[in-house]
Amino acid sequence: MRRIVLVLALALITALPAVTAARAAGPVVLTVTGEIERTNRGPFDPFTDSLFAALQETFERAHELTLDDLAALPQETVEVAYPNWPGPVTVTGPTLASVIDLVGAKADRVLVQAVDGYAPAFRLSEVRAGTFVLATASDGKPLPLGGRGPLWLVFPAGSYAGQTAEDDSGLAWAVFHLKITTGE
Ligand SMILES: Nc1nc2c(c(=O)[nH]1)N[C@H]1C(S)=C(S)[C@@H](COP(=O)(O)O)O[C@H]1N2
Ligand SMILES: [Mo]
Repeated sequence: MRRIVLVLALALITALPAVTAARAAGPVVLTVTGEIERTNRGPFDPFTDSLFAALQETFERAHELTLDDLAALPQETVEVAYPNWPGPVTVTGPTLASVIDLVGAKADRVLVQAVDGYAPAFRLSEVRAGTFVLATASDGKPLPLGGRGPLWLVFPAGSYAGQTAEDDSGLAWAVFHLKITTGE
């Protein structure tokens, strides 16, 4: 009996790290920096954070998320069409607002930065009032790197003051970084 208990205890101890590691599996796809309340990593490192370094973005603390972390948030599916697109697209992912609320924004603007440095900014009041999806999939397919992935910011026309029906310029693809900032 004692031996069985010992074997069971050993099996549990060896299985536990695998179970706890499972949720964090996969690479970080999104890092949130700037004026935020909840962080889960320390300062910018010029060697390991090489894309941040190339884009001259640094930070003291940040909140990093894997695709699993993003999938754990409530998912929104929205069909969006712009006149210059081949057709309507149905995307799925957490809302930008839900990611911002997860980390706790302490300022009123969000910069949405892509791997090529493209970085449109939006007012949080407009992000919260509208449907801004941080899409992880399009028409049921996960978004690839080399395409619009890992994350594509998608929102319908008229989502912010002054956006025309044709203007899809703020729909950043290949997004990897959100920065919460103050001011214009
Ligand atoms: N990462 C990234 N996203 C981007 C851009 C860009 O240069 N880089 N261009 C924007 C602009 S100006 C437009 S008009 C739309 C449409 O470009 P597309 O046809 O390449 O989607 O994508 C937007 N998203
Ligand atoms: Mo554009």
